[in-house]
Amino acid sequence: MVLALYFHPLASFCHKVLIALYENETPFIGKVVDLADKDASASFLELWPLGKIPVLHDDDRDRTTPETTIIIEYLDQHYPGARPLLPSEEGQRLEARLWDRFFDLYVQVPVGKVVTDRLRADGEHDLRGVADAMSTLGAAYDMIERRMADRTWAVGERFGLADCAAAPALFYAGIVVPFPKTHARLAAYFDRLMDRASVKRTIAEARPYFHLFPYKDSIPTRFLQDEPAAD
Ligand SMILES: N[C@@H](CCC(=O)N[C@@H](CS)C(=O)NCC(=O)O)C(=O)O
Repeated sequence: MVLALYFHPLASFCHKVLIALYENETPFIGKVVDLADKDASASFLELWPLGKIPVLHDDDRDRTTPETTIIIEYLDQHYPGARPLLPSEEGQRLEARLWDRFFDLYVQVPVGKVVTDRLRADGEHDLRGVADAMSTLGAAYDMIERRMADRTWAVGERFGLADCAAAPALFYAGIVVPFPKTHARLAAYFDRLMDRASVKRTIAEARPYFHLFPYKDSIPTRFLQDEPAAD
């Protein structure tokens, strides 16, 4: 089996798939794509002309899979590990997909809008778009706060697909719009997510690239270095 993941260590959607891979210790070769470098990313664009990362290529099946949710379902089907990331029961599977979409579309996408707007040149800012994104993010925080009233993970009893989506989305969202003082259950869920070995590893690998993140000065100090090893 040779799985290749085209990704960037700082990119939040890539974190979602890295977490899934690390949860099951699935072997893969990482191919870093620098979308800012037109020449270097030309061969990647042949693979997936939309230019969105991550993308998974499976040599054994000669199959290229874009889109994080589909990649995780593909891994679950073809390279299952000790920790299935999708529930087997159909109703729960739908719920897993729903909350996966929720974290992608209503947390990750709006926070991406706010962050990328900061990188725009003067005169190119989209004030209305950013205000709408902030409003979506606020509504999403309130929904997560209600959702996490009586549960450990987003869906079912086990860490799964929706939690893979939630971890990076909330990591970046929490830097831009902190939630611990306003949303206690969301904050507790976030702490559980950040405690997963798969998530810690993903953040540690992103750390050398934090200086590229426009909100770098707001990253909580606990994420700036590895935890001291236990005695
Ligand atoms: N819906 C896609 C979103 C992927 C996505 O937007 N990736 C970002 C990186 S976090 C990207 O490629 N951005 C580059 C761009 O939009 O040009 C997925 O789930 O894979």
